Formats: sequence, C-alpha cells, structure tokens
Amino acid sequence: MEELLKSSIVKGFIFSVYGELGPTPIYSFPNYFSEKELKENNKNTKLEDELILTYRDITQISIKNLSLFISDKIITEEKDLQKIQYFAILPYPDFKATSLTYFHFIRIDSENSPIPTAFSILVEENSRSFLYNNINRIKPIVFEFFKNFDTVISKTYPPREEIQDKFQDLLSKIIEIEQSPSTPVTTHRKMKILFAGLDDSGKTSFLLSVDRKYSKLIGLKPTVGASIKSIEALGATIFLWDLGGQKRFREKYIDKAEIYLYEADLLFYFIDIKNKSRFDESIEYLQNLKGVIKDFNQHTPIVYILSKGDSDVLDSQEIKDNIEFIKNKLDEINEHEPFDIYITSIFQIFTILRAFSSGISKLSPNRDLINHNLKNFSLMTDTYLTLLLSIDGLVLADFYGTQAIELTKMPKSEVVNVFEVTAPQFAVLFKIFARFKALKQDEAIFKVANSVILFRRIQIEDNFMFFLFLVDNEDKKELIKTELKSFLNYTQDLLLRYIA
Ligand SMILES: Nc1nc2c(ncn2[C@@H]2O[C@H](COP(=O)(O)OP(=O)(O)OP(=O)(O)O)[C@@H](O)[C@H]2O)c(=O)[nH]1
Ligand SMILES: [Mg+2]
Repeated sequence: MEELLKSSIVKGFIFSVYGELGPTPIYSFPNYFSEKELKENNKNTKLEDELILTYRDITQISIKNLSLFISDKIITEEKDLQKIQYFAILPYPDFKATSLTYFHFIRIDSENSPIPTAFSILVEENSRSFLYNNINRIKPIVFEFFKNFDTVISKTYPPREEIQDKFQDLLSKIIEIEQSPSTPVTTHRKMKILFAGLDDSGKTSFLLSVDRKYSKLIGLKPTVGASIKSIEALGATIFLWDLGGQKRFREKYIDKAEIYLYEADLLFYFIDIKNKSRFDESIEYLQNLKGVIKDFNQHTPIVYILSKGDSDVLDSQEIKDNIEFIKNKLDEINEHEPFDIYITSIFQIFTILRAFSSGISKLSPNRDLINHNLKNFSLMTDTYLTLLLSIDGLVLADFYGTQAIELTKMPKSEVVNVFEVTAPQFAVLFKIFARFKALKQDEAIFKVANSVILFRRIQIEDNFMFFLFLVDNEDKKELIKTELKSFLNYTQDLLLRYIA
C-alpha cells in the first residue's frame, strides 16, 4: 500500500469520525510517524513522493474536516442524517496538500445516533486539478466503497492491518482513473461551458449581457460555427463555447462531438419561449446532445434557459402555456429528476446573472457544503435571506428562509426553485449591491420596505466576496458580525477552493 501511494497521484487516505472525544482519526494511509521517528530520520520534508504526517497532523486534518460538517446547530432531523452526503475539495497549506473529502454519517451499534465521518483522499497541492477533473468518476467509487465499509465498522473499528486490503482496492480503482487518458494534471483549472440551442434562441445575447456589453446587442448576427471566449473567474479559466444554432452547425457538433461536446463541465441549453412552432425541433436537438453526453459517460450538468421571457409577455396566457408545456417536456426527458430552469430576458440583467450564477456555482464541488453551513448560519442568526456574492455579482451560495419567500411575495406553489420566479425584488437587490460595491466599505445598511439589508465585504487571500443579509431589523448587525467570524473561520478554505 505504501509503495502504491508513492507511485500514485494520491498520496494518502485519512478516515476520521466525530467520536466521544471529538474529531478522531481512525485510519490513515500511509501510517503516521511519531515525532521521535521524524527527528531520528530527519524527515522534515512534508511532501515529496510520500506524505509524512505525525499523529498531530492527521488530527489537525480530522478537526478541520469535521468542523465543516458539524456546524454548531444540528438542523436536520435524525432520520434524514443518513441521506446527507457531501464531497468537498479542501486545501491544507501546512502540508502542501489538497483533499477530496467525503462526508457522511455512519451507524455504530454502540451509539444511539448516527456518527459524522470524513474520508479524505489527499494529493499534492499542485496536482489538485486531478481531483477537480475526475471528481465525477471518483465519487461512485467512494460511494461503493463505503456501502461495504460502513457495515464492516458498524460493531468496532477493526485493526488497521485487517482493513488495509479494502483501502488498497479503493486506491487501485483511483489509479485506474489516473491511468486512463483524461485532461493532463495542471495547477491551473480550465473549464468548458457550452451554450447550445436552436438558432435565434438568444445564446449570444445572453453571453453579451453577462459581459455587460449592451452596445453590441444591436444588429446581432447569427453565430457562425462555434465562437469561443474565455473569462477568468474564481481562480480558473472558463472557456465559454457559444455554439451557433443553425441546422448545419448542429449536425457538425454531433458528428464531431469529440471536439465540441467532449469534457464539457456544464451546458446551458436555450429555448426561445415565444417560439412554440420550434419547440419540437429544440427538444429533438436537446435529446441528441444528451445522447452524446451520455455516450461519453460525462455527467455534464445542464441548466435550461427559457429565453425572451421579457416582463411584458410573461403575464400572457400564451406564454404561460408555453412555459408549462416546456416544463412538462423537460420533466419527462429528465425522468422526473429535479432540473435547473430559468426564465431570462436581456432586458433584465439580473435574470441573466442569476441563471449564469447558478450554472457557475455548479462547477464548484464545495457548493453543497458551503450552502449547508450557510443554512446553519442563517437559522442561527435568524436571517431571512443570505447571499454570498463574488465581486462580479455571481451568487456563490444562498439561503432563503420562509420569511424571505413571504417578504418577496413569491407564490409558494412556485417555489420549486426560488430564482425561477421572476421577482422584481431581486432587481432591487442587485442595484443595492452595485451601490455598496461602489462605496468600497466593509459594511453598509440599506433600508427596504419593512426590512433591512446588511452588506459585509470580506477578503479571503486576494479575493473579495460579499455577504448580503436580509433581516427584520438593524439590531441583528452585531450578532451577524460575531457569527460571521466563526462561520468564516471554518468555511474560508471551502471558499478558497470554490472552483480552482
Ligand atoms: N425580446 C427579446 N429578444 C431577445 C432576447 N434575447 C435575444 N433576443 C433577440 O433574439 C435574436 C437572436 O438572438 P441571438 O443571441 O443572436 O441568438 P443565438 O441563439 O445566438 O442565435 P445563433 O447564433 O444563430 O445560434 C436577436 O434579435 C436578439 O435581439 C430577450 O431576452 N428578449
Ligand atoms: Mg449566436
């Protein structure tokens, strides 16, 4: 096992549980060294081809992991605990390492309630793109592993020698991924986002709005073939592939899928909500794309954009029927699994930004765990709505309390996906956000109708991020300030590794 680890990108495994004495490492591969051994062998290099850690180091890693999972308040009913499973990518600057960590609860016979656990797959910091690029292939292997392992440890934790084979098996499976050709392992993460849909469905306009280059919208020409642009965001280079939708191009993308569709991290699929006569054609194209993605075994997430939902047409019965029709179709195609759908209009930039945000946030393996912690934070401080925004106004994480839904008068029946509802209130929020940014202050308060918006600017390494809190009154300010500090203490690494 030790030799295998030396030859692999994977440098170690650490499995820890939140036991009676708090976070406790149970198994670690390679085995840890005592301080004495380290001194004798003069092994102070933390990472070369092997990971050299002391018991204190692995305890530190356990604490760091599990404190993310156990926030101060348990918000979930016990019966739901076992359904909670998160993956996150976390940095350990002290050891020049990064992990893909799997969090889940286990049942131990001697304990009444489920026990939180963390399992970290450690790699060198410089090879972390291996984790990002292959997370979707590693996940099922880890799930499979614990399906069996959870029962093995349900009575006691067997000695390390007895279970070493199991971990070695797991390692071999990850090494198989390592050896099958995929994107080269680099320090800088590169991502590919596709924008597809029929011609005239508003892809280029959407992208231009994101770019806020409104002036370019007049006299927009159909896109010839694929037009590729890149943006630098959140520490990564994101390539945006605008796939012109005329028929001859659509055929080309499918024929040459290995160029256009291969290794796409995300797909925005556009449907012009006004053009009912082309719905069938659009659905057919979508199914072709999905077919290819499936053949590649790629798990590319899809965000559906119902475009041209300008505010003056949304109330018409015809458009409502169109939306209903498309939703039902998509529901069928997605086999009744939940999917992300947004109605956008180039005349309301926030509708575009929130759709784009939601897509970008899907690229973050840490998003779920950040949201989990943000929810705890919000419940603890009694915040109606909490948004974590990037400097460009992208929503990195969000929480909506029931009061927010009431305050913003969003019809409950439609709260499938809160952002789906065109709430003019969000336009107000975005305007206020722009004003706050211009102030270049660390905090500000804005009064709106019956509630108050608090802003806080934070800095994590070189990145500025912004919190927006909707609360009932100004007195919440101090509580939020205090709690935010502890929230950031344990989540800032998650934010740091949001995307790259
Ligand atoms: N009313 C309205 N018109 C829109 C909206 N978005 C795009 N359009 C118009 O729809 C037309 C087509 O938009 P494009 O962005 O060029 O469409 P496309 O999907 O890039 O088309 P191809 O490049 O041919 O695939 C243009 O005239 C846009 O002005 C919208 O939100 N509302
Ligand atoms: Mg175009």
